[in-house]
Amino acid sequence: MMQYALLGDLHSHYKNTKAVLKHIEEIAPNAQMIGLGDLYECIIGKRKAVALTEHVPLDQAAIIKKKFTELLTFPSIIGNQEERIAFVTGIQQFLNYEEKIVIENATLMHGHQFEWSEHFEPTFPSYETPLLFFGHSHRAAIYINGIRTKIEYNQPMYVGDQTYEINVGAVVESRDWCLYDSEQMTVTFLQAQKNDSSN
Ligand SMILES: [Mn+2]
Repeated sequence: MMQYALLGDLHSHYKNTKAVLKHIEEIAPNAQMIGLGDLYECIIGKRKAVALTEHVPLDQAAIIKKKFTELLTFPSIIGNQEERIAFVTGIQQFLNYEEKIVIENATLMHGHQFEWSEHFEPTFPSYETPLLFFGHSHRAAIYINGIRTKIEYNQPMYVGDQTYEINVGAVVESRDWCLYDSEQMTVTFLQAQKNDSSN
């Protein structure tokens, strides 16, 4: 059985990341974890970043705490936060992530590579697998025939060999993650509870 625990948009949030990792350990201890980008939070905004005339030290550019980075034991794709941190600091290490990862029947990308409407709805790029998992807008959802459809948590959803785009939601705001079982071909949206005491 091959399971993948997909989590994105951590934005350097230690407490929520720890809660999600604990939840993954409880629900799917053997799952392969993969990050969907925006692991870190860049504290320099887009406009300010392009106006900079010289590089900024890392501690002024991003929230990077040792105890948080120690949680990042899994591979990830790149998000816009990592790209901006690299851009403003000149530290190339933040570009050391793939732009996409392809796993069984599924492509993983961060949504900054898509076009977004003014209502923050994506236009998906072409991809070669039935499923596309992504993050970026912090809204867990499944797109069926391109239409954003509300999801239910904790309900394994059979995806078969259908084409769906799946937004796994955000760790930083709602402690979301997604369990993808490539043998059963199911996707389950999950959420670590807010009221546990891990910190
Ligand atoms: Mn993002």
